[in-house]
Amino acid sequence: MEMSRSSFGLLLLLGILFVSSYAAADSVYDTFVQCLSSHSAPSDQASSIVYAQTNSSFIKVLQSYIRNQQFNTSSTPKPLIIVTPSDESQVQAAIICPRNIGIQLRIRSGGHDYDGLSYISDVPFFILDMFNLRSISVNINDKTAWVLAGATLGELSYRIWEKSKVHGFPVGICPTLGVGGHFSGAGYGYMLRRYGLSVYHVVDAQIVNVNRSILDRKSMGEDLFWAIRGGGGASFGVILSYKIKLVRVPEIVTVFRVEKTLAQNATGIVYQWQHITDKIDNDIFMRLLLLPITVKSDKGSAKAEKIPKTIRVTLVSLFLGDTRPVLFHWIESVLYWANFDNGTSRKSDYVQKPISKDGLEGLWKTMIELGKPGMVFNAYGGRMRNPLPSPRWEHIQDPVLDKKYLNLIRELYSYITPFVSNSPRGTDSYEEGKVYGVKYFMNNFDRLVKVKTAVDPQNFFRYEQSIPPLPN
Ligand SMILES: Cc1cc2nc3c(=O)[nH]c(=O)nc-3n(C[C@H](O)[C@H](O)[C@H](O)COP(=O)(O)OP(=O)(O)OC[C@H]3O[C@@H](n4cnc5c(N)ncnc54)[C@H](O)[C@@H]3O)c2cc1C
Ligand SMILES: *[C@@H]1O[C@H](CO)[C@@H](O)[C@H](O)[C@H]1NC(C)=O
Ligand SMILES: *[C@@H]1O[C@H](CO)[C@@H](O)[C@H](O)[C@H]1NC(C)=O
Ligand SMILES: *[C@@H]1O[C@H](CO)[C@@H](O)[C@H](O)[C@H]1NC(C)=O
Ligand SMILES: *[C@@H]1O[C@H](CO)[C@@H](O)[C@H](O)[C@H]1NC(C)=O
Ligand SMILES: CC(=O)N[C@H]1CO[C@H](CO)[C@@H](O)[C@@H]1O
Repeated sequence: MEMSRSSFGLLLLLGILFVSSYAAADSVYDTFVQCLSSHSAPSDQASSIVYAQTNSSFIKVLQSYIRNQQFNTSSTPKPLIIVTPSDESQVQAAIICPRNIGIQLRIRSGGHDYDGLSYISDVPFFILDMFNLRSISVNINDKTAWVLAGATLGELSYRIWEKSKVHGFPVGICPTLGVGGHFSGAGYGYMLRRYGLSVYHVVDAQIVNVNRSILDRKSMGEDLFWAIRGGGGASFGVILSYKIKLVRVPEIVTVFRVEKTLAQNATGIVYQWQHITDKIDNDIFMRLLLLPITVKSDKGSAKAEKIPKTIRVTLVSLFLGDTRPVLFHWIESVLYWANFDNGTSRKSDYVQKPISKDGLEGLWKTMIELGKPGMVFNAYGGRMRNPLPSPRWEHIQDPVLDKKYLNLIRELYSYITPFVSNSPRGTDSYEEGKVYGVKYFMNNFDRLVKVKTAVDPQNFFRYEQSIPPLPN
């Protein structure tokens, strides 16, 4: 029997609170700066890139890339120091120095990690913040670009557009996402159906490994190169840059948007969308945003108005071509999408079969009851029918996943589960790391563990969701 093979990534917006704190440690700052000076730049430079908690701009620097507003609070655990390298040698030195002090490293590029794990931990840690390493060099002759990890996706699209109006790169929807985290996590966006994931077009990379060596694709080998195109970067080293191959985009594209509530047959729209979305032209991307909303009534009390009564479905679509209704220059559509991506924290899941009308109605009921979390449906199909190897994504169409939409409802309920109890806490043992890793990477977990064991057997590059090395 031929099943519909569409998959919808569902991102549930979840609310999270996280409270903890540590004591400041000035001696960590001194030791770190000394170490950094002795390993690379002259001492004046070392102190200019290390922020202690007592520096007046510490909080500003910390919060500049806390992209999840729920974690942008004074009670969020803070790093002991923030190191902001502006060249490769400072990155190399920065990964030597914490070993003398016994604090862990967290690497941050765009700061969009769903769980804030690039800037939060409950162990003593420092942030290696990549925002000074954000240059982009586009070579329009061979249609490639080297992009440093700290660049944002918006900057990347813009720099390409400056050089060519008909080239772009398939990236995520939110322009403030960082290249470091986005590409190492594979990257999907509004050109997914036409061009697949970002990493399908990544042709080289530079990474600082545990021994401070700077490796490129050739010297790191294909296994590590595979791992950092979907397996996350922070388990393996510090990614300095990616080299990408540009793709063609039309100079003019078409966008449109429709909004319906349940009373306006939103259920019909979602139901029908599910059935056509993987069959339409690969140049069309359609995303559904579902949100429980209140309904304005003329005489209802202010209190009653605060209770969500219905679901609002917004269909946002991009066509890589020119069909009159709403035309945009390519680069403007990048900004257009940004309005539809006000993320807090999320969870994602895949649905392989369309959800029935009853299923949808059950979902609405739960969403209205919970009141807050919204959902985003992204259509796959197209180029994603034949996925290329990537740690996180080649299993999208695995039969193993061919079950459940009711899981969505369970996922929605997990919204009320506190962060600390459902998030993996530390990967100090292989078994702990495996719990998270298998859930996320499935049958690619073992290969990632092999890569990890080869490149970082002592588990220096670890964080709360990292790939563990095999125990020795
Ligand atoms: C509002 C919002 C919208 C999103 N939209 C999309 C989307 O449309 N498509 C999509 O595919 N994803 C999307 N995501 C997910 C996003 O791609 C990932 O969260 C990604 O990891 C963010 O990268 P970052 O550099 O901004 O985050 P960061 O928080 O800086 O990093 C994320 C992870 O990568 C590690 N890391 C970062 N930089 C490096 C580096 N240089 N070397 C090694 N490790 C590094 C961090 O340590 C952390 O573990 C979205 C997330 C949010 C919050
Ligand atoms: C975090 O909050 C501060 C003020 O509280 C604000 O200045 C900063 O821009 C916020 N961070 C982000 C990334 O929005
Ligand atoms: C609701 O939408 C579906 C799909 O477009 C359509 O088949 C159905 O007739 C609509 N129902 C009403 C009452 O308009
Ligand atoms: C997202 O935020 C922007 C700016 O704050 C706002 O204009 C837009 O309407 C919001 N979009 C949604 C879908 O809530
Ligand atoms: C790092 O250096 C050590 C000691 O020289 C060596 O044994 C190890 O193989 C190196 N690791 C990597 C990943 O290069
Ligand atoms: C990066 C930075 O501004 N560091 C400063 C932190 O505070 C010390 C002590 O005042 C300065 O020496 C550093 O330059």
